[in-house]
Amino acid sequence: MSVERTLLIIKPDAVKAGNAGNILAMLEGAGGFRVKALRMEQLTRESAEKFYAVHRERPFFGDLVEFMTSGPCIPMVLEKEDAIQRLRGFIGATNPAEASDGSIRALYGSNIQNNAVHASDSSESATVEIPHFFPEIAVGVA
Ligand code: 3AN
Repeated sequence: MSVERTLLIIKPDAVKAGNAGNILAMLEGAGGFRVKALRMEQLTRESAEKFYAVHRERPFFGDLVEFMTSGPCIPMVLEKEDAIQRLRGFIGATNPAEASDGSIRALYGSNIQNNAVHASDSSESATVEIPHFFPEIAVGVA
């Protein structure tokens, strides 16, 4: 196991609902993740379509892009031992109804689309997703 970096986004639903502070406190507190970079921004359509390009053929792609551009979101780079898999566990399943008790999506997600947060699902994804938002931050830990 090694120290890794991964990308998390607090999505527009959670920002709008005023849950960003609670989510960040969970990530830093119980989660033990260190924040290496963070900012608030409203995604352009172009940026959202590029970020979710792997889902381009899925029926929900248009709605997903609408949702992700509907208000500001908060992308951040998090660091920890085995961060990628641990963060996936900490946020819970994609569908909040199936997310484990106490996970971020169980607490703050509303449905499979408006599910409060995104987190990279593999080191391959993190390697693409971190530079999408933070080209100035190294993907690996020196
Ligand atoms: P995860 O975010 O858990 O990696 P993915 O990569 O399968 O899940 O999906 C990316 C995003 O697409 C999800 N966070 C969710 O917002 C949306 N999504 C996934 N599946 C559906 C679905 N069946 N209907 C609507 N939106 C979906």
